[in-house]
Amino acid sequence: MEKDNLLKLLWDNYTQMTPSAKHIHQIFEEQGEQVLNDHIALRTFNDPRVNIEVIAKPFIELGYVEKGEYEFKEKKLLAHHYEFPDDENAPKIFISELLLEKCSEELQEIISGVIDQIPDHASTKDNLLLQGRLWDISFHDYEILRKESEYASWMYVFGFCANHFTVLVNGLKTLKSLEEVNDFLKAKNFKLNDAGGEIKGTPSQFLEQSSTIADQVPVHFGQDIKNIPSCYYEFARRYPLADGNLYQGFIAASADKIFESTNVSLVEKILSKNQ
Ligand code: OOG
Ligand code: NI
Repeated sequence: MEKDNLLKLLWDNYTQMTPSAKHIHQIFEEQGEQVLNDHIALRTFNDPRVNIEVIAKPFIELGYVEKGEYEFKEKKLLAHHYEFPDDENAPKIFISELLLEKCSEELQEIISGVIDQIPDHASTKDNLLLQGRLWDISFHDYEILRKESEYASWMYVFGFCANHFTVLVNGLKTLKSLEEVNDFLKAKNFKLNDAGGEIKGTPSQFLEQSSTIADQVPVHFGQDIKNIPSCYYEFARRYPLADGNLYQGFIAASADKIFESTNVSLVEKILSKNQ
């Protein structure tokens, strides 16, 4: 598959679950803005059948190379980011995985039951990262997972997909700073993730980021339907290093707060505050 094809399919899946991202993208384009995608992010588990290497494979085959590694001790996550050397406008890929051996037996049992249900062809022939959820879910297990790990419960419900795309603020023509982007979005009633402040990171770290809170989508648990935060949109402003090139990495402390964009309690808090 061509790189642009894969990214287009990921975008189509993502915007189906994230109408606000599609809406914001459309507003920017209507204003004549240039919307460049800085990066996309994918989540998974470190089970060898679906781990970072498995998810990264289609990107590696397209010519992406592994760059940074990031650790999130509290969340029990590891992440790698990948860059495409031949095209500086190609989005970076950020892939994280939950370190299952650091989690409870109960969580490990639920997740191995989930991974057992993935048909073989989904990870070999087809692109796993386009498959969404490939297992049955129950609200009972969802709640058990959520008590221990928001990340695990999110993966349990949504499976394999891009959980966000990212507008490169540097590419915008009229909105110059991340503050301006945030003010613009808030004036249009989009809700931002305020964990650790609306803007994560500083110019001296060469990266500032903000994000919407995830859109809630109806999820079927048997007969029951619950609204669960799905995916979100991110905005990143990068600063030049001494050599004049924009910093291309990520900042673990900021990423830690960006992950919260799908946190059920945070999303509920922000939605209730704004009503
Ligand atoms: C990834 C969060 C981290 C960033 O840009 O720092 C991130 C996620 O929510 O899966 O995307
Ligand atoms: Ni991101």
